[in-house]
Amino acid sequence: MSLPLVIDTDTAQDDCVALLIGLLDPLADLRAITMVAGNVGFDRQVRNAFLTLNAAGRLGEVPVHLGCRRPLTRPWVSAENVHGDGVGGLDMDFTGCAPEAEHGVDALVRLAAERPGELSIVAIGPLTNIAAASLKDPDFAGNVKTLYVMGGSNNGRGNITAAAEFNFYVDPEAAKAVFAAGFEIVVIPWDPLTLRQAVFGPSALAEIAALDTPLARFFTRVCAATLEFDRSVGIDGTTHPDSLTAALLLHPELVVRSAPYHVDVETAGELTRGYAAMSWGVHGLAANATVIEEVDAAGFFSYLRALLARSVTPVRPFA
Ligand SMILES: [Ca+2]
Repeated sequence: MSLPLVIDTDTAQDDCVALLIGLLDPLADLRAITMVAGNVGFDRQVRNAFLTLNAAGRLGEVPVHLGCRRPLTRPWVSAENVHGDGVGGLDMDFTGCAPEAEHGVDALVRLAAERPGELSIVAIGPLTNIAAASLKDPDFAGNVKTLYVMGGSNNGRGNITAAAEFNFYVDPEAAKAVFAAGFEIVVIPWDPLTLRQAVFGPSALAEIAALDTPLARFFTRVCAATLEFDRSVGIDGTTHPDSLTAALLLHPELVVRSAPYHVDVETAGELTRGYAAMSWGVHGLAANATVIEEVDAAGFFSYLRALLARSVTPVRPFA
């Protein structure tokens, strides 16, 4: 049976790979893509989502809703220095690629309310839309089956600052609100999980390139700018926190170890804006999330390689 889900995304690089999972895994019933301000310019992200729908051979089949164009209270912070345009310069004819009229937050509220307890959300950008949806509809958190969140570090390094991971840094107020809103939350952190278990090094990337399918070529292209950045900061490969998040929702058998944590997010710190305080159960705080601590990294890579090996023709030629 397929699993109804929405992917809430700031589409660039690994967000594209996560969307491919939502669009192509037979277990996924992707009901909508909702866009949130994050990685790169908002309209650029929307184009990246349509480029990904095209790569998956599903252009026009899944609605794209525009969500919040900026964080709840702060100016937008870009990661264009990391991702470039987020798709390695790919282009296509965008004729007819129009987002839905319905706002992303309204779509999230509606889709969750239509099937209470059935819809899962994969949130792989700043949590602005999710926070706004839970403010708008007090039943939203209860209507969502499980919220998978890529964000924060589990007592480890940040990536945009020493303390903070990008998604929580960009909208810490939203992240804080989401962890207090009563969702069933599963967290996929940056460090140590992503850095240890979701980096594809040179040999893995060569294996993917050797597939030489349109999907593998798309993957290599969208990951190129990030790979260059990663190498400049000492990570010898591409990082895949977002696609890992989507994969774990659909394939929980890839989880090796997880534990209940109390997660809260720093909004007032001078040096620690967006820091995720992940308390592992000895500080007297009630758990509000499950944090993934270890995954089957080889299994995740095999899964993604098999997905990219599939013969899928883009709807329109890429330029
Ligand atoms: Ca993302």
